[in-house]
Amino acid sequence: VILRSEFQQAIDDDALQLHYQPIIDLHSGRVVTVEALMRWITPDGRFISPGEFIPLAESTGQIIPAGRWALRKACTDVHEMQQFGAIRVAVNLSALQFHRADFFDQVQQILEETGTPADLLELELTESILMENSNHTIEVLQRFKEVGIRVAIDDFGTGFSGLSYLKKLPVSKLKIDRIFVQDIDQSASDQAITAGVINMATQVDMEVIAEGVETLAQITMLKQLGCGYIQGFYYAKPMPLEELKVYLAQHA
Ligand code: G
Ligand code: G
Ligand code: MN
Ligand code: NA
Repeated sequence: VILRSEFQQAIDDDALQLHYQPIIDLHSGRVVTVEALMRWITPDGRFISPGEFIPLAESTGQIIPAGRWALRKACTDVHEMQQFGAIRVAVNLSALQFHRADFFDQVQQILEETGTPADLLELELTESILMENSNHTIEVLQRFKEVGIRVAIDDFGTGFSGLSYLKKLPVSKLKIDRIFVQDIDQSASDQAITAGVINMATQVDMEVIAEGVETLAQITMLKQLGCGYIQGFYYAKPMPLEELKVYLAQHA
């Protein structure tokens, strides 16, 4: 069992880490963005999965300081990636962070403090956050768009939101959840769903990223369906900054 106090210690000791997973432009074969993914190794060497500690941090409110730490760290690290091209960094957000009244200002402040251009930062929001579809949500998304911060809908397809609501949202990217990608080379229904999502997204000028791509057969099918961007173990796993720099030197 992980304890609230253990996680707090990790935040206070700067013991959390960010790993980065490349997202590849299928057209050029180059890395355009890297997704920042939080990692926690306890002082006694246990690796705790974010699938475990993120929900804990959400339930205790500790996702607020942890999320702020992640944003600042990603905005710091992204500078070291620029020697390999205009690589952007994507940071995952929890609902709790996004709904804070001061969240927009907090992001602006972090960009300023770290000297990061707004267009190097992307924010990933789950479909369920966006589905609430309140005026507040649309307003905040609009403000991010105006300053040049791209927003992606993460885990798309798992939230039953339907495609028509996409039109209303000022977001620029959509990440197709890996449950639709897993069997895409075999399953006619997954192909049809994915084709529908890609067509719709293209009509409203959104980029589409397929997540969890592990095989060449999946890539071939996704290319055929018009998917623009790919993320998954086939290309690269999430990795520490130093390893990412070696990868970028070869692939950016
Ligand atoms: O990297 P991995 O597949 O283990 O991540 C598991 C889950 O944890 C994913 O849903 C991912 O979005 C989430 N996650 C990873 N890092 C962060 C983070 O910094 N903030 C939030 N809110 N979620 C994260
Ligand atoms: O929810 P979110 O999309 O942020 O989660 C990203 C998670 O997906 C990361 O924890 C990452 O480790 C995982 N992931 C990335 N690529 C693959 C893949 O190709 N296969 C599988 N099974 N998981 C992946
Ligand atoms: Mn994500
Ligand atoms: Na996802």
